[in-house]
Amino acid sequence: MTKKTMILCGIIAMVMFSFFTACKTDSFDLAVDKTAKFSIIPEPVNITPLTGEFIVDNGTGITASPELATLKAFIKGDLSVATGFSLDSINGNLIELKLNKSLIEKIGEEGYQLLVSPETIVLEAATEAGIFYGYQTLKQLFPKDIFNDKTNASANINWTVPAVEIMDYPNFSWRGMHLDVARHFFKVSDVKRFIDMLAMHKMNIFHWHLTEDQGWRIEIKQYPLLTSEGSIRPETVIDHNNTMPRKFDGKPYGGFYTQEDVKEIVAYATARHITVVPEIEMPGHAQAALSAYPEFGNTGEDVKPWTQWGVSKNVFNVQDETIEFLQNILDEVIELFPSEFIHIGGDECPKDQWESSESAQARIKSEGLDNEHELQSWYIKKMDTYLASKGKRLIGWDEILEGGLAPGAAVMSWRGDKGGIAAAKAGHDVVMAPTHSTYFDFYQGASNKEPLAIGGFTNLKKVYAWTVIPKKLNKDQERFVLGGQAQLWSEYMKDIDHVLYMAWPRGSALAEVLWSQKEKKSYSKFSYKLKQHQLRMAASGASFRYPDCCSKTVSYTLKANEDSISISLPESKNGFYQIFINSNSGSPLTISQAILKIDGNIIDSEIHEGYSGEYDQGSIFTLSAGKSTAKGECTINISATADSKASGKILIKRL
Ligand code: TNX
Repeated sequence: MTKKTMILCGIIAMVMFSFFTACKTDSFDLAVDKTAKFSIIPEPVNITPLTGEFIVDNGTGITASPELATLKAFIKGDLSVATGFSLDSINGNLIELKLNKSLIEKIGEEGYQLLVSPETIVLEAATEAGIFYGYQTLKQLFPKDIFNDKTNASANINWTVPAVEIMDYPNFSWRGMHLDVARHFFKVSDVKRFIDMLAMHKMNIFHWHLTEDQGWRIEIKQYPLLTSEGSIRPETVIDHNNTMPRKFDGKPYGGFYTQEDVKEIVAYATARHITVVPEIEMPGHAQAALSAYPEFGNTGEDVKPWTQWGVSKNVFNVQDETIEFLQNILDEVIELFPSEFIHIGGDECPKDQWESSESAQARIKSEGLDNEHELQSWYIKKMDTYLASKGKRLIGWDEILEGGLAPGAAVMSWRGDKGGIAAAKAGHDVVMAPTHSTYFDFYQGASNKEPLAIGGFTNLKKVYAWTVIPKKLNKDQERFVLGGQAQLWSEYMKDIDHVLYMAWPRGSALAEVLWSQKEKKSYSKFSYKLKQHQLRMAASGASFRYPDCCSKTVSYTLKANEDSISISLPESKNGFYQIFINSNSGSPLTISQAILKIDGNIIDSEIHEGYSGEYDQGSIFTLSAGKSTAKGECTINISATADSKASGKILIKRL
């Protein structure tokens, strides 16, 4: 055999091997795999089905180790919402929550063991966190209606839990999701809805992106102008930022969280074993802060919070007063957030203003630095030392590697895997957040069938296929990878329903990537389980994206004097409908409600203000035919008005 043939055979063998291993890891067969029917997401380490079922009724009670009193009250409250049972009984069948510290060796800090038998449910873990995650699994074993948050909404359900034994623990310790509340602001109750979904998926990090060029969203008592001035931009670009000439809506846009709001959200997350990592951007993405305090900028120019998307050239200057200003801000942030890590941004800091600033050049000289990149590194090192002196650790986007990384800093690798690889090789902790698999602001389907997004393409399958640890790391370096997270940059997401639509079920795939063991991953099994999981999400009232399979697009025309669009669906089917209304020619639409009717009877309706025109806001409606057994003609009526004739498309997805 020639050398060339040997290489060729080698390559063929490798391709065949990866083909077969890929097939092997995804060989899901419902007839063989008796665990799929439970549809637990993320997939646990081990599930053993048993016979029989546990019945939850008026006679059921919950007991707990004394240390678990708070969590017991939480679980009791949570289970009683949909079931209507008080769960106070002490002599009926019991759900037992047991803290067992010795389990730490076997299942670690976040693991749990769950045994459901017809007589009892026993949930054991070494920590409260473990019990919390075990409870998330237990909840998924209930009928889907357990996720209904309307009190006693599901009175006629048989609340049974199948007998099963589950042992489980996570693969990664950082299982996160980020939310940009600066490009668009989401009120406290909306942020809580976002957190609920993380909890359901055993995620433990909420990365809260609080400041940007376009808005400063956290109250800082020492600097009130940050919110009174910096939280309000005069107007916002409409359509895609790249569409020229840019057009603006002419409407001021604002919102911020008071420190009381922040405390409320941190407490809400903490009760769900989620750490809130706050992000305060520096030295770039600073225009909103500089609109309030221009003295900390480089030009002295009077700027407003930015009205378009992208990266502003207005960055903080490098003077002592500015460093002190930012450290004073961090002081208040540290007080509010128990998180070990504080995120200081560090990304996309254009160096133009430093290049032409005398004081920046003087700083480069006096500190013996080579260039502006080293100046950025000097900045980050200052913050790293400061945070360390306060018992905190700095984390920043991978640009903080430029010009040398501060000693204790951790890196969030977003520009692919490179930053993560470099940081881990240098012995720094890393969170993987690469655009290719974790940017949930990217399109998840064909762009002409999806709401306007920033660009890119990251569908469910791509998220699922993501391997968190870059292949270029060896075993020693691998341990610096704490885990990963998804990013929800909100330039094109104006309300929380849209955020949730972008986040789920891609987040469900991510949860499995981060929690489940690699050898347990199977996309076909995940897809199967998702059918049941979607019903849970729908029961909870959350928005999410239904799969592509059942979508139907209809065109409509609305005349100026009409106020309703009626669509007949091809067949009457129970299920959930998600509707996107878009007006792409003529006048914009103002939408007030969507109603689902079967044979003229109202089955479900959603009422909220929506708008569709040059941009869309609140134009997604979710309707459920729920348990209705009605058969007959199925129609969706949309109440909308337009100043003159409007036409566009309505995309309907059905589960
Ligand atoms: C890059 S990732 C950004 C954000 C944008 C995002 C849009 C990073 C650290 N910066 O400011 O919103 O792209 O995808």
